[in-house]
Amino acid sequence: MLERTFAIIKPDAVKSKFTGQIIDRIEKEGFSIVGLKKHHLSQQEAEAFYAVHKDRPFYGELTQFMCSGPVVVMVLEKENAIKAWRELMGATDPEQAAANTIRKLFAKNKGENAVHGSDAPETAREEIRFFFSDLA
Ligand code: FUP
Repeated sequence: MLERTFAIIKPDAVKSKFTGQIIDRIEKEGFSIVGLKKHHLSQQEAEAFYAVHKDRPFYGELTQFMCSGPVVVMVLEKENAIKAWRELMGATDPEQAAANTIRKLFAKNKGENAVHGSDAPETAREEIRFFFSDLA
């Protein structure tokens, strides 16, 4: 089933100039980029986007990190895009991530981990709507 998911290239990877390499890999893996923009999140936007994690101990650190610099937000399309993009990202902690995944190649640590991807169809819809009201 042709499906859409939502992706972020996070501030650590943008700062390290990995944007081009990550986008190149996304296209080589067969995703179509349906939407793309660079955006600097406000603290308020980061808190709203990660509201699901608001009771976790890392919430403050996570939201501060996410607005520490610009990010690149994207809508990606492919067969089973949600699962395919999460597989390509690799595990949350780059030390646990499989070889050749984006997090293995580009992430610094569990917090500054290069990329984000939606985890389910409903969250993909919500996250796409958050940044791309025209594509929702
Ligand atoms: P993932 O779906 O792999 O992005 O991971 P989670 O939804 O569990 O976590 C979302 C983000 O919270 C991670 F990308 C980074 C941050 N996080 C931490 O900073 N520390 C943790 O122990 C777990 C997650």
